[in-house]
Amino acid sequence: MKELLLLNGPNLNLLGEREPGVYGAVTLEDIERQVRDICKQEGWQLKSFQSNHEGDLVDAIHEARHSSKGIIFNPGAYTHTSVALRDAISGVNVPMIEVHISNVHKRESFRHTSLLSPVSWGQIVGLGPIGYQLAAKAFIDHFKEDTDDGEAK
Ligand code: DHK
Repeated sequence: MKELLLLNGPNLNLLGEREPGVYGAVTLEDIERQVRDICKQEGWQLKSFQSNHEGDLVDAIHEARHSSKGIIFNPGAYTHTSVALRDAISGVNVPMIEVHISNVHKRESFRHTSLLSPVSWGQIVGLGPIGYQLAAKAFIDHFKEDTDDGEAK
C-alpha cells in the first residue's frame, strides 16, 4: 500500500490552543484524522509524526526513504533556521510538500525565508489547516498511475 508521511515540527502539537488567531482552533489530532480519511478513501496509508526536536525530525525523514512516497511537512520555526532538515530532505529521494497554516509572508520578516522551500516539490501557505489535506490530494493525484508501493525491496 502506498504511504504518505505527515510530519510536523515544533509547537504544532499545541494547535487548537496556541495563538488561535493565527493558527485556528483545529487540533493536530483533527488534522491527522482528516488527512488519514483522505488517504484511506484512496487506498493509501498515513504515517504521522510530530516532534519538537530537530534530530527526531531528521530521523523521521531518513526513515521515510524506505517507506513513503511523499512527505507533507510543516517544519514550524525550523523552516526558517534548519540546514539539517534541508539537508535531510535533499538527501532522501522522497518529494516533500511544505505546508504552513498561516501566511508566513504577511508576518514578521524572519518568517519570509524558508530554507526548505528550494528542496520542496511544492508549498501550500496561508490556507489554514486544509493545506494539509490539499497536499495529500496533490500527492495522491501525482502518483495515481504509479504501481510501485514505495516499500524498500
Ligand atoms: C508554523 C510555525 O510554528 C511558525 O514557526 C512558522 C508555521 C509558520 C505555520 O504557519 O504553520 O513561522
